[in-house]
Amino acid sequence: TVGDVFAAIDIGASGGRVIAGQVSSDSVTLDVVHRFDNGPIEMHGTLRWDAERIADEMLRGLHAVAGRYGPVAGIGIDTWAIDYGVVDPTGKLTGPPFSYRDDRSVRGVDAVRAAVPEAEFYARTGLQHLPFTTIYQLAVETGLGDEDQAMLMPDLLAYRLTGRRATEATNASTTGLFDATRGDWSPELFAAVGRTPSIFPTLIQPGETIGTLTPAVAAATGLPESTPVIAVGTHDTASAVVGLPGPGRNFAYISSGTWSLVGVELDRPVLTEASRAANFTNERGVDGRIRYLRNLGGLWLLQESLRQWELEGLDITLAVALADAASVLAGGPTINPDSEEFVAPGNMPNRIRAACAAAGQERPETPGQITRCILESLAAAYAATVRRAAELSGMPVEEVRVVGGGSQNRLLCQLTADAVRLPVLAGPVEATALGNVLVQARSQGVVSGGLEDLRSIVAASTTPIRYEPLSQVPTAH
Ligand code: LFR
Repeated sequence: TVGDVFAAIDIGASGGRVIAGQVSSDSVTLDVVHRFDNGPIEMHGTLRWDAERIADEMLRGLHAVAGRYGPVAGIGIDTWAIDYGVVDPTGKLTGPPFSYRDDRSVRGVDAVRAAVPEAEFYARTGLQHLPFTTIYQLAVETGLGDEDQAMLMPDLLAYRLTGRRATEATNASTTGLFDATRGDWSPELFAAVGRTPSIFPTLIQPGETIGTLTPAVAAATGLPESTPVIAVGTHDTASAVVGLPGPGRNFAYISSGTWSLVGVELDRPVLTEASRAANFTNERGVDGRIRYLRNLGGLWLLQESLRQWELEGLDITLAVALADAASVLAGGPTINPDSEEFVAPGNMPNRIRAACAAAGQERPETPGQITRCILESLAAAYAATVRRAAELSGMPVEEVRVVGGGSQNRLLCQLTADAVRLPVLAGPVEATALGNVLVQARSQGVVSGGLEDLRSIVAASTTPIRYEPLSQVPTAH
């Protein structure tokens, strides 16, 4: 093998991967060793995560990495943001963690608003309004006793590996309990939900070592007990932004997966009234950078549609849906992918039809038309958000980098380039795992430098596809 091997555990809301990354001073290559499905599970009318199964899949994947590569120089974990599990004093999870798609959080919004006006909330956290942010869940949390702690998903998995509790800062910044300017917990916001920061373990930064493997985990995986578990940007989007290919800073990015995270990278948060009105978020990135972005809806719209078609007995794969969509005429109906009505699981095609009809547009009927509607809606929202991010931040955006699953969707990338009228650089699909592995490698001295140096390594190791805006696009919107 060339270089040191690091294991990246990258778990999204729709699927997880355990990846071996081989890193030398100027290159990184990935090997996806284990994949598994993920999704909220229904339990007594609530939506939860099967944390035990996720932990088992993590161990299975690490076992497979050890089988293929032997010992690794580090393990890093990233997952979706916001959600947490409750751990009792003995370290046991008190139950399956709630999913952000459970509607309990909606009740929390009003309670938090009553204590903290929206303008003050934004001035402190810099977060866009999402109805499921951690603080809203905590406002209605009944299962967190005085002796218990709340642990964010990646921290929970790291705890499982090491027996050490910590809260990594990039993910903490998504909770609505974190001060965007100070880069630390906001005790005032905890007070608003009757808690203190001590409900979470101590804050740590990406690059810090959380601990080493417990004897049980070492035995289960075949990895040495001395293997360090290293905090990366444990919020998947933070790792994805590290893994953007190429030099310079004059770019916008789209991390396109279950969700679409669209924005620019800044050194300081933008907490203006205009920014709040535009619903932009200031999440914390690796090295203290600010991820100034909006969470738009994402490929969840398509994933849920595919699930519905399967339930209806239709044989529509993603490839078929995309091929059909490509032959549907441009300029048809669109939806606002951001709308709260699309958050919950359920019959997505019907919700999309209803939204189109309610807006006085033609109803998309066939899977091809629904898929076309989703992709055109996403592309239009991507373009508008890139432009707005540039305006609000002053960042001169010269190209748009698309990473994640959506970067493999040619129709989506071309529609995006056409809509935003800038070149789109698509790929790598595994930017999140690359960011995860490179932050580990830097902490162990295998690579060095700032984020621009890490991104140069990504650029040298991957071949993104470039989409130029087509000059003659039929524009109906
Ligand atoms: C993407 C992501 C987003 C967050 C959403 C919910 O996977 O982490 O950044 O807004 O999931 O946690």
